[in-house]
Amino acid sequence: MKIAVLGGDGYCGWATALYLSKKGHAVAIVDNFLRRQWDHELGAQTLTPIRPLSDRLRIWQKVTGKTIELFVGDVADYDFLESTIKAFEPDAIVHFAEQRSAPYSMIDRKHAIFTQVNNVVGTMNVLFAIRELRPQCHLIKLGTMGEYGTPNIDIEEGYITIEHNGRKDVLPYPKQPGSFYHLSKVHDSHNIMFCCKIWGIRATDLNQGVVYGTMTDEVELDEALINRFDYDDVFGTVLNRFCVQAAIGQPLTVYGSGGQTRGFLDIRDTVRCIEIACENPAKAGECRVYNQFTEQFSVLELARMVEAAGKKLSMNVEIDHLPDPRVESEQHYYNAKHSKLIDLGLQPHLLSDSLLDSLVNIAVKYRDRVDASLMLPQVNWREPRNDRRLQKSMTARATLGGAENSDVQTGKTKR
Ligand code: NAD
Ligand code: USQ
Repeated sequence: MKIAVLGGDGYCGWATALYLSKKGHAVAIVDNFLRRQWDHELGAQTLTPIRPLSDRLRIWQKVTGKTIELFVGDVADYDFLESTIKAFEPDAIVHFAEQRSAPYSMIDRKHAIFTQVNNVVGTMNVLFAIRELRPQCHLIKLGTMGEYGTPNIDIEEGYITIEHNGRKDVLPYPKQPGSFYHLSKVHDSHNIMFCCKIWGIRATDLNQGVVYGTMTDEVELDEALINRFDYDDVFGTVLNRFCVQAAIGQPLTVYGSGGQTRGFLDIRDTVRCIEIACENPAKAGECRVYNQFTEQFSVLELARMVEAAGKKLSMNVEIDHLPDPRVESEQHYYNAKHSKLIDLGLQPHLLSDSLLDSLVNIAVKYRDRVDASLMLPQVNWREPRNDRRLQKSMTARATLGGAENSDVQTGKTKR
């Protein structure tokens, strides 16, 4: 198949592009490198030393003999997207190209609006491009488990049967997102569902849980192919952060009591789920929703697992409970269904002790690159724009002549 991976320079996108290319698909990456710019804006960098995309692609070709096409540009710019889709003619579009950090979207008004414009406009452009240029193309869109929030009933895969006043219907599952980022995903889901209905587009909305790990068979082929591993307070996800904190001997930053329960999956399962979705396309007019995670854990359970893994490696791991900077339930019921991808053939990599040891070991391997000042949370849901580090790093950039760039990063792009 011809598969366009939008956001293919990012964490999930890079692993997916290589995996699909290795499997023999013709792959194109579409990206505008915003993610690398956000690192500059925040004064953060990935734990692992990632190479420029052009180097990565050259080395991929050298190691495997396979070429991945590259289109550099903004998915939220329709002229660019239109010319890309015309040139590549994809059978499937895997859409990862969004601002994906909840804390980033909660920094202040500018970052909230940037997140929603980037994500919602980008997805609407993809929908219009499919309708106008490739009506049979299958859209595989990354949503998030966070669209559902944490209701006091079981979470279904996208839809729920409701009986009300003696009548019954199958309706979209209620959404209770917890950040402007998560809200952007809900808006996307509604737009996708609507376009499937009115234009007969085929779409799979993958409500993914929190992804952990960095190694896949493909990135392991050469150190220059290494994937990103974010651990900072804005883009770092919880298990990656705990592993890095253990590796540098800092207490694990559990927010609140740590009873927040989420779905999790290994990056190797992310890439396989995308392959499964590509191989089993939705029907014309169908908007499928799959919950893409393999296990659920509370934050405190994860911290205790990392503490135990650290002990085995003779590390002294402490757990701290910080005031929760987010507005979220710290204790709640959570039981989310996730059988549809397994029914289609997913064989999960579960979070075993050995896997956890290897995650901590990666953090140990690169610990000299860790900036310990990125551990404490600085974005607070209740008090937008109280982030001194962000202000400092942005001022520093402006002083260095990066003022226009810092506007580009936060949404004042030419749209
Ligand atoms: P990432 O930030 O590492 O990668 C996103 C990529 O998209 C980056 O390379 C960025 O430059 C690119 N991008 C963003 N906006 C763009 C635009 N307008 N035009 C072109 N390129 C653009 O994020 P990720 O962790 O790989 O996540 C990918 C997708 O999966 C996101 O949609 C995210 O919401 C979803 N997701 C991620 C996780 C996770 O734990 N990482 C969990 C659930 C869902
Ligand atoms: N948390 C801590 N300590 C930390 C970091 C996080 O206790 O140091 C807690 C958070 O308060 C939250 C949970 O861990 O309750 C998960 O936070 P996270 O930052 O790992 O994940 P989240 O903000 O939910 O976002 C990530 C990705 C996002 C994706 C989402 C899937 O960044 O793109 O959509 O996971 S889900 O959580 O299912 O919505």
